[in-house]
Amino acid sequence: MPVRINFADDIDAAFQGKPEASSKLLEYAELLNPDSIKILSGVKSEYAELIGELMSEGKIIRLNTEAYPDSYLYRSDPSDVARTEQDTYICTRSRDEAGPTNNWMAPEEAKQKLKALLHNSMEGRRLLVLPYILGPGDSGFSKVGMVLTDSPYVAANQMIIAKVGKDAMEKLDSKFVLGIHATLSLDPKNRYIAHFPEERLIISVNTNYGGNALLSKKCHALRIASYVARQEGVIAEHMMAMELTSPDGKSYGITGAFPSSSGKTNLAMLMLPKDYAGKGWKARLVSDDISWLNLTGGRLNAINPEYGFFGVATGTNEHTNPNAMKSVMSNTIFTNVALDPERMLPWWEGLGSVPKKLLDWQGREYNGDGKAAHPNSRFTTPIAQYPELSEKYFDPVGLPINAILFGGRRKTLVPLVFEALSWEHGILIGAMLRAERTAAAAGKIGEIINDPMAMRPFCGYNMADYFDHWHNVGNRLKEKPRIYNVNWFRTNERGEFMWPGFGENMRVLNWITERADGKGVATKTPIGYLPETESFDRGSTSVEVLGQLLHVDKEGWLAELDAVEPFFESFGERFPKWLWKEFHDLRGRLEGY
Ligand code: GTP
Ligand code: SPV
Ligand code: MN
Repeated sequence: MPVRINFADDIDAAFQGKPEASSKLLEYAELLNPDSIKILSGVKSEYAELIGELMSEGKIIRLNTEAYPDSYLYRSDPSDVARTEQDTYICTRSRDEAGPTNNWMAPEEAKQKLKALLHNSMEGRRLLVLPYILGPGDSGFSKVGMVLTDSPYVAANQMIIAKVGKDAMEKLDSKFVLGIHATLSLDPKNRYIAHFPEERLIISVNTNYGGNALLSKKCHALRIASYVARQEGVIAEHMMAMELTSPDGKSYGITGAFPSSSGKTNLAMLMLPKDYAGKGWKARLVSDDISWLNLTGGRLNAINPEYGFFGVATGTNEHTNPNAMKSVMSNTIFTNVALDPERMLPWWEGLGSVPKKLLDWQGREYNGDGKAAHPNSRFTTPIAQYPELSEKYFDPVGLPINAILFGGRRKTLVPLVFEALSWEHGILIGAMLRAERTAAAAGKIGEIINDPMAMRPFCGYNMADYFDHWHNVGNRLKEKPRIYNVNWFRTNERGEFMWPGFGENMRVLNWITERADGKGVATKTPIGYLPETESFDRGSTSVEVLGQLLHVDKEGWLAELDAVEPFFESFGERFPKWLWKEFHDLRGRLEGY
């Protein structure tokens, strides 16, 4: 079999001194049986070639080169537009290790099933190999991985969101994470996104969409990374991270864990209100989706594993997020947005007035029915294009964290902001997080689901152990960040948002920085410390509305505890005793309120 012998020679030559990487690649190349293999070195011309191929096959469309230079539109298969949690598996040896929030399959069974699907699946196709680094190149907290894919779309996206190429290849030690992605026929019935954290392996088949297929992102940087983080005594979180600098030059690190499509990217890109910008505040981005937190110096510090954004297009505009708009105007791949075919401009709901002629995300003429862009339409953009990137993004230790925010979309009950009474109570707040389901994952939109720490779809092990791990991390910190619950999404009886959100969220962050300085005024309530309406910077929000946003609804919270309790019980004996105690203490405080 001459072809395979050539592969072996080429692979050995390419991976000199990297026996683990070359033997894994050879093993899977033999299984997949492609016609050729291309190992990407990360140079720009390779990206251009991938794009060229996609264009010549009609799989992507070049956008207006003056308005959006080097930017493209890709339309994914209509059955493949969001993460599919029902197809996502954690394959640990024991089912308990995966826990009740994950689908589980025994590793041997999963491999047998997947290998049957992968067998000869790349016959007549080319296998693309992308070694990548996650995190700053010179950081001890960075990790390496290698993706094998037959999809030029996946490869092009990977080249934007991870640091692909030669530098990564040199770091492929025995601990690298291997990701195999095969597009196959996109058959939803045979779609699997399987993780083998014990052997640092990911296999994804029958999908070509975002978080299902861009394996460096949720699969590696969260599911595998969270598992590895526990072993290493650190945490890998579904968190944005930003640096606020006060007029007197003091820096505050803020991270926020919000479920998918619930405001991480927008908060990380926060545009300061005029009164704050005028005073000399600065807001800079470290991370828009994922933060890895280390314990250097007795504090939590956040690094961003990623090199690009895979952000929600819907709702983004000059007003809500001017910095995002600046970033996506070039070198961007748009997925499932609508198209103005006359001017070749991308369009999505929220961008502005509807162009006269418009093709929807599936390329059909849009007649005003339903949405023109898919609600989960996205942009893939290099982070280097972001105009307000924090220097801490490049720091090998990362951004020191003063405050951790948890929050999701809640129309009712949950106040605009409140502060945990302690680290343990803060973990309870995170563990109790429930939020409306969004378009980022397949399922019923709007339904309220448990999403502890915004990690339910992304934790690579039993979340009962995860809560314990957070507790242990706290015990090792000399300076613990304060923990907050935020909710930008309360609505009134007309269904309108009560809080203006976006840049105006700075008013909430301002209170949080005051609290970090030991200055901010707060009232102690059973659920935590709330700002006082009189001293809180409410901007244009009326005192009356602010009062509603900062109200503690005793009966509502007791009902919330009833709704959360069965979820906690689903972890059985493994659920930490100290966390049950926090839960019962909270109930006790509410009952006496
Ligand atoms: P993923 O990338 O899926 O993890 O989402 P995300 O958490 O980064 O959410 P993102 O910032 O992309 O926001 C998702 C949607 O919520 C967009 O349509 C935003 O316009 C909207 N949004 C974000 N922040 C706010 C806010 O403060 N208020 C309101 N009303 N909407 C917001
Ligand atoms: C999310 O769903 O949280 C996303 C999009 O950020 S994806 O990368 O598809 O997971
Ligand atoms: Mn995002």
